[in-house]
Amino acid sequence: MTDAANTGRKWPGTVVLDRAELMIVRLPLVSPFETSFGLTRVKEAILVRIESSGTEAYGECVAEPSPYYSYEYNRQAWDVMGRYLMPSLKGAELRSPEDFRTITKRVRGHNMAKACIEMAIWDLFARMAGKPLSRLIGGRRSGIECGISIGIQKTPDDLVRVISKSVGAGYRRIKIKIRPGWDVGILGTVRKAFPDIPLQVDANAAYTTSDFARLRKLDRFGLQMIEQPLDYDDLYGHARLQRKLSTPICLDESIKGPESVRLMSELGSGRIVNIKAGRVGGISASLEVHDIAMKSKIPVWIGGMLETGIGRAFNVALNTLPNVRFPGDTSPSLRYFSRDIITRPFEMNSRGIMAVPQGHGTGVDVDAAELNRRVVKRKLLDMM
Ligand code: OSB
Ligand code: MG
Repeated sequence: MTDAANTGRKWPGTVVLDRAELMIVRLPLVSPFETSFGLTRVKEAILVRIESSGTEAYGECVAEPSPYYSYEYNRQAWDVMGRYLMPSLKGAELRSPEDFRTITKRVRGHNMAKACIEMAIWDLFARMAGKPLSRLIGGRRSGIECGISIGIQKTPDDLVRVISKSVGAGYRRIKIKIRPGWDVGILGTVRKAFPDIPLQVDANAAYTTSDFARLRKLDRFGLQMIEQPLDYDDLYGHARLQRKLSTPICLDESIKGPESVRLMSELGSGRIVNIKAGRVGGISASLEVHDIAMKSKIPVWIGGMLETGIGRAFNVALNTLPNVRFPGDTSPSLRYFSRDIITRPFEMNSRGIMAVPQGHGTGVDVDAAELNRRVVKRKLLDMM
């Protein structure tokens, strides 16, 4: 069995950052994305660009413009990165990407802001080592299975149409967003139209412990899992609910790091984990979550936050890990943006497989002209 968090990686020498820059990009989504917590029409993301001895690397922050999915949001993440995280790296001699966590330990929380920089550092080290990131973290696959996360639609007919298109395109599983009132009824409609497709739902914490009777009705739809029905911190509530459901519960928002998986496993709060590097604080933390879940016999899959090609590339790398047992929310670039900000957008073949880039680091190259067209704010950081 591999231990992704500790594969005895050796890094060449130490790395000092020469230059760094923060940016905010805005990319219109090809179709609006609605969840139980809000509607997104434009993807707004903070990017960090770092440079060392002529090698350049990027990270992407998954925070949103408003604190509706997470307490972290863009203006605040920008502030934390520019004022606290990046200055702590000034002159630091990094021996490995793991050093980032030691150096920034003093900053409490702010996993999304931390992850953005940590991922850029992983990319930088992997590029300097001349190896694909997926291999360095212990990934084995050269292709990954794509799922699609479908937002709440205007009508059940619209939803059936979107699912039909997605199944036709080759996606290997369909996930639909639910909330009270857009759940039992629409699942009946969906299952009537598609009796056998691999199907799961995501509530984004829209239910409470008084909704158990309603949630039990979801058991009849043969779902692969129900993602995050209850509140973020309610591991106990999820454990009570899981005892009443035959459908596995998958935790997303509740998983803040390895300790959440331990608690979940101990309490029986669910049977599957969604890993988002941004939510747990980066690649190193994702590898720990992956390994602890594997030891606890909890399968994982890789979530998404509508990332541009830069952030998506890290999700693709994580998808290659051995305990990833389900297709994730890593869909091709065109599902989100008519034009991505990388030179070779992520594509999926007709069987729902996406090729893992084999170049150095994340293996993606930024399309500088397209990036510039999308940048709405920029700040050069003083690293010397
Ligand atoms: O809960 O998985 C989620 C998007 C934004 C915030 C939370 C979630 C999502 C998605 C989209 O489901 C997944 C994707 O396609 O990137
Ligand atoms: Mg989710």
